[in-house]
Order: sequence, then structure tokens, then C-alpha cells
Amino acid sequence: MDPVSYPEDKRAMVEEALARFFPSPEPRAQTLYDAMHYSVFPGGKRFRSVLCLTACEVTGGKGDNALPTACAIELIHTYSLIHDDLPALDDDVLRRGKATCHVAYGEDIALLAGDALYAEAFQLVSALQESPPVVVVALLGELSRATGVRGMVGGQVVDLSSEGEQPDAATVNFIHEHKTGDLIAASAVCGALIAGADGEKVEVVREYGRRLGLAFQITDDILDLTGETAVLGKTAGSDRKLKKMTFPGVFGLDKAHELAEKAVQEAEQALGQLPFDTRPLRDLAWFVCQRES
Ligand code: GRG
Repeated sequence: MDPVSYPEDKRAMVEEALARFFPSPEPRAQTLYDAMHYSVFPGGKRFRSVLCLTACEVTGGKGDNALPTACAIELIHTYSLIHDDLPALDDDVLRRGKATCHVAYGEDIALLAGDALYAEAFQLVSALQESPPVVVVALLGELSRATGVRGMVGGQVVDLSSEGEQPDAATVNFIHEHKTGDLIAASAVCGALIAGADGEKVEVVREYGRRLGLAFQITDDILDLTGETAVLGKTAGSDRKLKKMTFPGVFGLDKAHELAEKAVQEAEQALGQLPFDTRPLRDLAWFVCQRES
């Protein structure tokens, strides 16, 4: 596959909307607010938000209508990064090229900043004006399921409990599917729901998102092994240090590359079932395994 470019126009839309939808400061909780703001700005790739906008447009919706939900997803994602970096979890000191939230603000504030971002995300979606109530409820259901015990938190707990365990394909698939894949799939699904896509098309988008999510985390594993801290903006080699269960650890580096590409091809195949011009979603899928950070 030829190199694909990232949709910087959509990233800019997300950036502008995040500044607009970010909660207003509460003077009595200024430090908390500062820690939340510090973690969200400047951000990373805004990949999940860009995916949500793209899925909405590709399935016939207006990208603008997906912006508040796309921002909510970024708040949830940032929450997961803050908590993931805490000493009780991965104990990382660098994120997005700067000190992690707990290093900058202390563990107590970092914990609460994550909690507050998660709550603000649901506040943002529940206040949507652009979508009918039935869609709002579906979005809330999607995002809560993707991040709960059957989603991101469930994946994260297996990630932690598998540290130092014997490499096992079923376990690493479970971790990647839930820790990372569920929120990525939900981002795409939310875009399709906002566009008003019917149930069948939403499920095709979900399948695309699940394969994409797997490819995203396999690539994350590969970059942790082969990338540089300065480019990644986070500490390279931390998976090995923590004895994490990863795709290169289970299958070897070459096979991990192959499996990431296979997952992208499967994502692309799923798109073939949609009666739309799906090229923007296909390009995003290939970006996932071509990315360097
Ligand atoms: C329920 C939200 C929530 C969290 C609690 C800590 C935790 C449970 C889950 C951790 C999930 C996690 C950190 C998964 C890793 C996913 C991943 C590959 C993160 C990096 O994403 P990028 O590359 O980062 O999109 P940027 O900085 O570009 O946003």
C-alpha cells in the first residue's frame, strides 16, 4: 500500500472544537481544571475523534454534527492515558512529549482529573442538540459499554494481570481487543449512529472498527519496540521493562507486522459491504499501520 496521509483538516476541526467544548473553569477546583487542561492540550493524533468524524461523513452524515461526540471520545481517551500512566498501573513519566499528569500535578489530582474528564465526556454527549434522543441514548450506551468491564477496563485489567506471564495468543488478542479496540470501534460506530445509519450498516462499521483497533494496538506494540522516545512522545521500550504481553512478544516482530497488515486488510474488506465511498475510512486504516508515533 502506498503511503497515506493523515486528515489534518479533521484533526484541526477536532482541536478547535475541543477548545470550544472543554468545560469552563471552576475557581474552587482550579488545580483539577489545570490538570485536565494540561492533559488534553496539546494532544496527540486525535485519532479516535478523527475516526468518528470520518465514519459520520462516509455514512452520509455531517461531520459537524459528530464534533461534540468526537470531543467526548478524546476526553475519555485522555482519561485512560492519565490513569494508565499512574504509578499503580504503568508508572510512566512521559506522555505526549511532556511529564505525565501525576508527575506534573501529583497522583491525587491526576486520579481525579481522569475521573472528571470521563464524567465531562458523558455530560457532553447527553447534552447533544444535533441528534434525536434515541441516538443520544445509543451513543451513551456505546461509549459506556466500550469503556467498562466488558471493554477498556476489562482489557486493562488482563493487561496488568498478564505481566510476566508466558506468551499466549488468546490472551494478547483479548487484551488488544478490549483495552484499545473497543474504544476505537465505538468511535467509528458513534460516527455512523450520528449519521443515522441503519443497524446493519452500523454493524459493518463496528467490524471495520474492531479490525482497525487490533491493528492500532499491534502497531503500538511494534513502535514500543522499534520506535524512539523523542518521536513517540512516550518512553520507548516500556512494554519490555514491564514484561507486558504484546504481539511481537507472542508472535515475533515480523509476524506482528504481518498480523497488523492482515487486520487492516480485514477492515478494508468489511468496508466493501457499505454502499458508500469508503476511501477516507480505508486510508485511515492504512495510516494506522504506517504511523511512526
Ligand atoms: C475506562 C477510560 C478508562 C480507563 C481506565 C487505564 C485504563 C482503564 C485503560 C488504559 C487503556 C489504554 C491506555 C490503552 C492504550 C491505548 C493506546 C494505544 C494509547 C495510545 O493512543 P494514541 O497513539 O495516543 O492514539 P495519542 O497521544 O496520539 O492520543
